Amino acid sequence: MPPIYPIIDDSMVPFGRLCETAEAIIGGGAEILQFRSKNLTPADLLAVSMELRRMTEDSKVLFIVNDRVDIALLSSADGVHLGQEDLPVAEARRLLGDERIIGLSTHSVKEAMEAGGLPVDYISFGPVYRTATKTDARSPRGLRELTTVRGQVGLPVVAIGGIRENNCRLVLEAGADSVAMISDILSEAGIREKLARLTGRSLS
Ligand code: TZP
Ligand code: MG
Repeated sequence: MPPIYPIIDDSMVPFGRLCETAEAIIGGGAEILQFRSKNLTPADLLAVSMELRRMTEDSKVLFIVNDRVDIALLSSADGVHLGQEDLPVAEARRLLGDERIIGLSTHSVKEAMEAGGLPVDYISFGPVYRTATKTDARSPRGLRELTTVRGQVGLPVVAIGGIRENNCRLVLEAGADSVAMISDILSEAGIREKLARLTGRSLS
């Protein structure tokens, strides 16, 4: 799992700027990109996902669609990221086959350990810190619980929630294989430069 996992959330990026945002993230050296939309119509969601697939494919970046197995399949994404209330992962696996990536959100040691018995390729765990991005996010789990999850689960662990450029090293040191970030990447100009700093890529 790449150590930096950027997520484009359509609640933070105007519709007309989704692709240029992806271009900046890819240009900064991201190796994986998730598209998370809670607002678009299915038609727009598919159209944007297909365009993001085209952009990521050209750059050999993994493309993951949040929530929607149908959109992941139709856009030829590399995989899908599911929440606890989305399609059960066993059913998603039946639709997606063995080659595609399935990630599952977990919010407790119990959920993380249960995921260890499911056909998923990685789990996310969080929120690690307080976040305003997910309005229904649970209370922060903290680094100690992240370290416990790391010790209990064999799957790659993507930490999420309140992770920023200035605390991501701590989170990785606590045991995360990867850190997912939304607001810290999307909320300011200079997305390409931020990604380059995070990924260690030098810009030409
Ligand atoms: N799941 C748990 S916290 C979260 C999600 C989708 C939001 C993370 O956003 P940010 O802006 O990186 O805190
Ligand atoms: Mg979800």
